Amino acid sequence: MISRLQYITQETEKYSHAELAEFACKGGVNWVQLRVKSPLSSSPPKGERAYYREFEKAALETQKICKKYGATFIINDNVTLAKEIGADGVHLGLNDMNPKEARKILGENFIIGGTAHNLDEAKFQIENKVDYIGIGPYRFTSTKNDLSDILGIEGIKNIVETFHETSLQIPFIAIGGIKVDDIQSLLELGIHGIAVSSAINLAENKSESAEQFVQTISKYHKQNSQSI
Ligand code: TZP
Ligand code: MG
Repeated sequence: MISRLQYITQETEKYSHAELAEFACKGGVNWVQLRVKSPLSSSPPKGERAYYREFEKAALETQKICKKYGATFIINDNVTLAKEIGADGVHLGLNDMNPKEARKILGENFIIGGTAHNLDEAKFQIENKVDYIGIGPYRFTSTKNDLSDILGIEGIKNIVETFHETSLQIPFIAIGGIKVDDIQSLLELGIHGIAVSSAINLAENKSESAEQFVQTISKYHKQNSQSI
């Protein structure tokens, strides 16, 4: 089952990936994506092997937290590491391994998610049999470098509506600068859910922020199922 709220870690000066994952899980998050990107500016440059070891350490710590809270544990980019430690899945961008190749390595039991910034990329991901598509960026965010063109509500609507008219169905997860106040208008587009990083990582009270996301999404679905 693909969660409607996907929390994405980002190491900060104060907290590790695992510590942030724990704040999120305490707030009710049940899906964590470990995203290890550029090292903190205070860290010395690292070789490939040292980077892999650092990624592995963060992955094992974060996986432990996910097991403690029963949350799904997804690793960004790194298919080898996901297989090695037995994560629940991977999230692959367009410059990462092809999802079909990842499927051959990981097998049918792993979740494979892909990124799309436009219609063609969404079709590519569906053809390559991903389990869900992260679609964005919805809004500007400093969490990701080299951000693609901002889609806004209209851009996401356009992609989602095009797919609603075809037989190609897939859970879409909106991403990029999403705040609690955006939930209603995004879910109204008929997307499956949202992915959030900084709105939780940088909040004064991280678990409380996570809880607000969880509750707002659940309230939206309760209201919607009642009105059908
Ligand atoms: N891909 C597009 S935007 C983004 C990623 C990984 C980061 C989303 O993080 P935030 O902090 O919720 O904007
Ligand atoms: Mg990637």
